[in-house]
Amino acid sequence: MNTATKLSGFALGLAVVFGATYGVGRVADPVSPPAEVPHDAGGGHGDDGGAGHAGDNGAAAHLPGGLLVSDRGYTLRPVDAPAGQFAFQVTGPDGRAVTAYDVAHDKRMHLIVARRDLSGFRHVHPEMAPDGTWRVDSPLAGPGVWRAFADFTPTGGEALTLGVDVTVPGALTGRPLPAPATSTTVDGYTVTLAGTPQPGRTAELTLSVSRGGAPVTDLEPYLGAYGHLVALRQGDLAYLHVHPHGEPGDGRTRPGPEVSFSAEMPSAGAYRLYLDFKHGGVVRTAEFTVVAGSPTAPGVPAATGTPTAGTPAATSSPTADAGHGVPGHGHD
Ligand SMILES: [Cu+2]
Repeated sequence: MNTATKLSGFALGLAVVFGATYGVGRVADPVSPPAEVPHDAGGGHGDDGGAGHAGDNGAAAHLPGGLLVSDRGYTLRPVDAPAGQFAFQVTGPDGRAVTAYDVAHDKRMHLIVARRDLSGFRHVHPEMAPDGTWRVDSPLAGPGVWRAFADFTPTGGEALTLGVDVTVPGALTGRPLPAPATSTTVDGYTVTLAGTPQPGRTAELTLSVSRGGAPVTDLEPYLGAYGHLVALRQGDLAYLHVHPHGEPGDGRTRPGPEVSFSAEMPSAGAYRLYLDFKHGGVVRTAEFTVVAGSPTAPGVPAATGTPTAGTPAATSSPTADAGHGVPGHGHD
């Protein structure tokens, strides 16, 4: 693939992700993707989901990603795998495993997992066998009910994020959602968040990375950007994948300390944000709880500190982040 093709593919990927995730492309974005996809392409799958399919045309079009295990004829299916591995297929409208995917953000498949209590976030990149089976060292780090999100673009189709629950047996230790905070630490790095996410409209979120009190100004490109931000909604783990403004090498985007995003939350409530950034050859994840809209929305944990001027923002969460934001966990 030559550079021009790759770049245009990347740009298209961005547009599709935004359009599909937020629906904003439909309203204001001149490069919004085609709104219609060939829903009739999967005419043969009525035997197991006729009623559900009716909703694909309307409801699914404006849903956040990750809520559906099957959408627009594509279905996420975990398959048996040896201990220590996680494997799955995506079946297409013809019922067979999809083997043709477009590259988006350097990869054909992005697999994101988090426990239902929003702990244990991981973002990994499986390898596909010729039969369409994707395999990866299992990112499911311990017992619990996990949500696995497959974020991909089937060749010839729209970008999709499908989600499926996977249970890892063992003693469950549920964790309350950490309180909202505007600063967190991971592996010696401090990441601060400026901006307030809003339900139903776009807000600017700026994340700043420092280490030892010094701004980090040499972030490294990771998957074609200086940062990747995933937001998961508390309660149903609706999935939002947000890409930053600008990209490495565009002549205006600096490699830190700030990475800024435009994000629109689909509803009021609490979200967990996960920022993947790369420095020193290692990808790390900084996590925040944020609240869009009313801070008294159901399920929103009380803030532990009010980050007023002159007061250092509450660092990290009161409940230990053990097993959460694990340093250096395997992105590749
Ligand atoms: Cu990825």
